[in-house]
Parts: sequence; C-alpha cells; structure tokens
Amino acid sequence: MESLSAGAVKAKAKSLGFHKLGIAPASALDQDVEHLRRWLDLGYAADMDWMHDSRRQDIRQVLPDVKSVIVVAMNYNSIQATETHGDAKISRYAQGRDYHKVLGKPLHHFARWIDEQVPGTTSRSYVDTGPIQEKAWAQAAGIGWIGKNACLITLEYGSWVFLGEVLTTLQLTPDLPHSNYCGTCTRCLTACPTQAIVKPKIIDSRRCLAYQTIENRSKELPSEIVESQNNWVVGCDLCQTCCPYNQRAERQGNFTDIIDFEPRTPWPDLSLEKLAEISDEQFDLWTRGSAIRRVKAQGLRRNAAAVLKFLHTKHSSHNQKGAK
Ligand code: B12
Ligand code: SF4
Ligand code: SF4
Repeated sequence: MESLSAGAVKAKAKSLGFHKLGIAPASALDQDVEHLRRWLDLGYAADMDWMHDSRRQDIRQVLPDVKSVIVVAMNYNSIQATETHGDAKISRYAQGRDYHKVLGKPLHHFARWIDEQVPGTTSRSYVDTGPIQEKAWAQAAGIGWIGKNACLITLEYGSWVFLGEVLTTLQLTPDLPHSNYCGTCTRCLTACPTQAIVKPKIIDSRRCLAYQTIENRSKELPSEIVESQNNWVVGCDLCQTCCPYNQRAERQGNFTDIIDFEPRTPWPDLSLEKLAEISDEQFDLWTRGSAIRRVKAQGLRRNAAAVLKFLHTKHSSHNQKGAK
C-alpha cells in the first residue's frame, strides 16, 4: 500500500538538486532482458566481465521484494565545457567532479529519507555502482528515451545527463515509459568515427573510443582505433554533440546549475605531449575527485602517446610522398 505520494517523492528529489525524476514498476523490464543477453553473447561487452553479472538481468536479485525503481537524472552540461584541452580531447562527462560522488551522496540521503517516511521500507541507491540497466530503467520511468546513439536522451537536457536510481520496497504510482523521438534521424550513426553503433541503439564496445580510452587495460590500443582516435584521450562525445536534441538544449540555454560539474583546472590547457609523459604522482594530484581516475595514469599516457605516434607517422609518410 502506498503511504508516500509520488508527488512528495518528486518534490524531495528536486530539493536535493536532481533535474528529473521518474518511477517505474519493478516488473517494467521483465520482457526486455533478451536484448542484454544478446548483446553479451555477441561479445559487445568486450572484457567488461562485470556486465555478465546475472543480477543485471533481474532487479529482484539486487533487492528482493523491490516494488518500485525511482530514477533520477542530473544535467551535467556546463556552459564552459569544451572538448579540447590544449590539443587533447576529454569528453564532457569527465570534466567536472566525478558523477558517482556528485549524485551518490544526495541519492543515498534520498533513500534514507524514504525509509524514514515509511518505516518498514527498504531502499537502496545506485549511481553506476550496481548491476542495474540504468538507461532502460530511465526509459521505463519516463525520464527520456534510448536514442540510436544508445544514450538516454531527455527533451530538456538532451543526453547530457547522469542517471541514478533508488530501488525501494515501497509501492509508488509509476510514470509512463517515454516515447522515442529519434524518428528518421541518423546523424549519430554517421558521426561515429569507428562504426561502433552497429545498429540503432546497439554499441559494440570493442569499436567504441569511450571503451577503448577508458576501460581497455591493454598496453596498446588497437591500430584501427588509433586511426580514428582524433585526439580523444578520455571518452568520446561525437555521437552526442551531433544530436539535434543536445544542440537544442544548448540553444535553449539548458546548462547545468551544479557547480561541481564545471570543468576543473588544470585540464583546460593540457597538451598531448604532457599527457603522454604524465607521472603517476601528477596524475594522482590532478585527478582527485575526478572520473578520469578510472582511466589510470598508464591508460592516459597510452592514449596520448597513441595519438602522437599516429600523427608523427602520418606526418612522416606525407613528407616522404612530398619528397618523391
Ligand atoms: C557498459 C557501459 C558503457 C559501455 C557500453 C555502452 C553502451 N551503450 O552500452 C561503454 C564503455 C562503451 C560506455 C560508453 C559511454 N558511457 Co557508459 N555505461 C555503461 C553502463 C555501465 C552499462 C550500460 C549497459 O547496460 N549496456 C548494455 C546494453 C545492452 O544496454 P543498453 O544500452 O541500456 O540497451 C538496452 C536497450 O537499448 C534495449 N535494446 C537493446 N537493443 C535493442 C534492440 C531493440 C530492437 C529494442 C526494442 C531494444 C533494444 O535493451 C537493452 C537492455 O535493456 C552504464 C551504467 C549502468 N549501470 O547502466 C553507463 C552509462 C550508460 N554510461 C554513461 C556515459 C556518460 C557514457 C559515455 C557518454 C561516456 C563518454 N562520453 O565517453 C559513453 C557513451 C557511448 C554510447 N554511445 O553509448 C551514462 C549514460 C547517460 C546517458 N544519458 O545515457 C551511464 C548511464 C552512466 C550513468 N550513471 O550516468 N558505457
Ligand atoms: S562514443 Fe564515439 S566511438 Fe563510441 S559510439 Fe559514440 S561516436 Fe562512436
Ligand atoms: S543523433 Fe538523431 S538518431 Fe542519433 S540519438 Fe540523436 S536524434 Fe536519435
């Protein structure tokens, strides 16, 4: 029996700084697990073994007796965001304070608040910190839709939103799932430099610059990736900057009001040369509280060195051709 209104839950989320909130019934994805299984079977998760955790396919394994999934979204697009830092490109999600920290604390507080309002309730919060299909839940909760670029897009902020959830044993009145507004647009499919969007909504991580620059732990990046790296050293935003919904959000001035998401110094004026030689100590100092920490010092050096080596080889072969 619901003893806390969906309206009260939404008002509380707003007071905690979240820009959007939606509620899905815990059964919402029961028919949807096949897509994730197929994605895993096709090898699209690359070596992200944690994606195979069986709980990801059944929310009740995460919280038995869960009745509702509350999804929140926070706009992170700063008016000061710029992809280029010196000649190195860092994607927008990584430019401010680590989103796990920014969303994590208020979301934890939110879950505790729900449990206090309705004694006997159990609620747990996650920000990419558990085996939860966050985008699929966000779509089911009416926050936005999963676009052809495989990102969750909101009408107000485009896809520049981070997602978080509270799983609760409390029954709440759910919202309707969001409709898809991609229509006939295919801009992101064309914009992806590595054809990582193998079909609308489906990413082959092995081909994705975001996976390769952030998650891949091997010593060298694959050569076909380096050819298309185009100075990206942390993530990639190309399938998002081309999206008309992101462009519209910017035209409408829908930038974040969260100070923590403003780009941090010293990132604005870094060069590939500096990054290719960044020491472990310097990396540690510069990435405190930043999501870039996940890349690790060795990964950042590898990513920057790969671009430099590629540019150098291209330049030399161009010069050789010119001399003939
Ligand atoms: C693994 C992962 C990645 C992987 C794989 C990306 C991917 N799209 O799956 C890699 C490392 C490549 C990656 C990259 C990025 N990531 Co990431 N990532 C995740 C993570 C941990 C899991 C995503 C997942 O479950 N993928 C598996 C696929 C199968 O699931 P899915 O895409 O949701 O697909 C569902 C539907 O599309 C549907 N479906 C699939 N196929 C089909 C076909 C049909 C016909 C139908 C009807 C339905 C359907 O079913 C699927 C399952 O329900 C989430 C956090 C989380 N816990 O959810 C963050 C998350 C998705 N990432 C995030 C971010 C910010 C990024 C980057 C933008 C970072 C960057 N700038 O470099 C890029 C974006 C790349 C892209 N275009 O997707 C944010 C996205 C926010 C948003 N607005 O969407 C998340 C939600 C983290 C967060 N808490 O905010 N990421
Ligand atoms: S993040 Fe970059 S490489 Fe990955 S799908 Fe988007 S455009 Fe392609
Ligand atoms: S670029 Fe077009 S097709 Fe791609 S996600 Fe945006 S609206 Fe959808």
